[in-house]
Amino acid sequence: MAQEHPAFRSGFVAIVGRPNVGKSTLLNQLVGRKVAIMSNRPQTTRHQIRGVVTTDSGQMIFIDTPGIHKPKHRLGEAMVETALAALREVDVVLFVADITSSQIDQDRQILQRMKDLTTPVFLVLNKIDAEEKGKILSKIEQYQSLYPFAEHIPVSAKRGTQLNVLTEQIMFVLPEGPKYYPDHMVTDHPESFLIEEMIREKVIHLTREEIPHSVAVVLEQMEQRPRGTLYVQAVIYTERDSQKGILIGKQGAMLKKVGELARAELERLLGNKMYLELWVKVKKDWRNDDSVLRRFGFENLS
Ligand SMILES: Nc1nc2c(ncn2[C@@H]2O[C@H](COP(=O)(O)OP(=O)(O)OP(=O)(O)O)[C@@H](O)[C@H]2O)c(=O)[nH]1
Ligand SMILES: [Mg+2]
Repeated sequence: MAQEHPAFRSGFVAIVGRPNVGKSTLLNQLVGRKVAIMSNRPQTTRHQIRGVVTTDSGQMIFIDTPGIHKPKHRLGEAMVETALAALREVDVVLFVADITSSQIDQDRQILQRMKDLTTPVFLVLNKIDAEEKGKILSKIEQYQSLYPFAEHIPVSAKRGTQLNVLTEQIMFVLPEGPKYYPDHMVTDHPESFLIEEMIREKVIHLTREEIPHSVAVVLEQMEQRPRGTLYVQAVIYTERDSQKGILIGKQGAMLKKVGELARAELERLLGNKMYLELWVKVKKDWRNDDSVLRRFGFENLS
């Protein structure tokens, strides 16, 4: 008699929560490669970012989302809408919270918006590496009083702690389904997207105050040149002349640093030599300009 194989399970898993709780760090750890940029500033992620994990028994397609916050401009509104839209398209929701944060009230407000969901929601309490062990249990209890979570898993996305438990629990609730993506595919975003995001990450790391938030990166040209060099030209848009000055820096020092850091990491990730040419341009108040936002790829504008 032929041996019965367990069914192949597959499905979509949204990663949602407040800004800066570690959603993109979690995605990257799960996938085992950097597909989403990360920073210690809130509102880093602006789009849905997919990462695929395939095992012998199933496939999980994770969707990282922008942090849910009170928007102050049209870009923020589009980001929040992008995050909420992911909730409606998935089989499981991971609600990520920062166990070290005392702002549980903001989580309460987000969970309130999720109260009509019929999809199972897992509580993923992140950053346990930075919290006293004795406090973890009471935090879990606090959160459980806010929402009927299907599971709760304390993790450290940064260190990779407990992520195997998390994926086991996810696989358990996923339906039988097809292999949506081929075995070794970790994301379906084009290289151009990764390049734009990586440049933006370096700007976020090297600048302060409003600049990280006021920057958008648009790839203008990309071509494979002889001897294996990838030639890339990109524009960093910002909102004011003063910001443009800071981004270029004294004798171009800041722009050079952004370019060096982005190129080094991209060359490692893409396994390709790269020639990166960066320009800075001003687009006044672009975060409130619907036509510019659409051009920059933000579709969720109500
Ligand atoms: N100590 C600790 N820090 C973490 C952990 N996970 C993420 N972080 C840090 O938290 C900060 C935010 O991480 P991100 O992954 O960018 O957070 P995010 O939720 O994607 O943020 P947005 O995209 O702005 O919504 C970074 O400084 C991370 O290094 C963790 O497990 N432990
Ligand atoms: Mg993020």
